[in-house]
Amino acid sequence: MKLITAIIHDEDSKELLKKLNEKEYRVTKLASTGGFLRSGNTTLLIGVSKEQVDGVLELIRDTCKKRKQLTTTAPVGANTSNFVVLPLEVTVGGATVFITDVERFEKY
Ligand code: 2BA
Repeated sequence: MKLITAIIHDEDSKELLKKLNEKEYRVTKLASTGGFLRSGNTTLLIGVSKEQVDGVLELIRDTCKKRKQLTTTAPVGANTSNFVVLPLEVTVGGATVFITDVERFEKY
């Protein structure tokens, strides 16, 4: 068994959950926060058989889009009364996906 951990944009989560449910994949949605932008994103935990991994990845690829997001750099300057904050554009996603082996799976 494999555990797919997918970090995706909040705006893609509704559609991806719909598609996953339609195909009868089991999924858990977690509210998460990106460590760099410190803004909300969505983490999905999807437990599947080895044979199902590619099908799930296809749905993720088809659904999760890359987006440009603006953030700011850390203040640049000698002291806090005289600093400059510069805009910084980063590309987020489509999806960051980890696929791990599950040593044991139990359900009661
Ligand atoms: P964030 O950490 O908020 O990062 C958002 C985007 O900012 C990243 O998009 C990347 O383009 C940029 N970024 C992140 N750290 C940076 C840094 N130290 N310097 C410059 N730019 C940086 P993605 O790479 O698509 O990542 C989207 C979200 O996926 C991340 O949100 C984070 O929540 C998660 N993520 C990405 N890689 C990860 C990893 N190796 N381990 C754990 N979580 C990861």
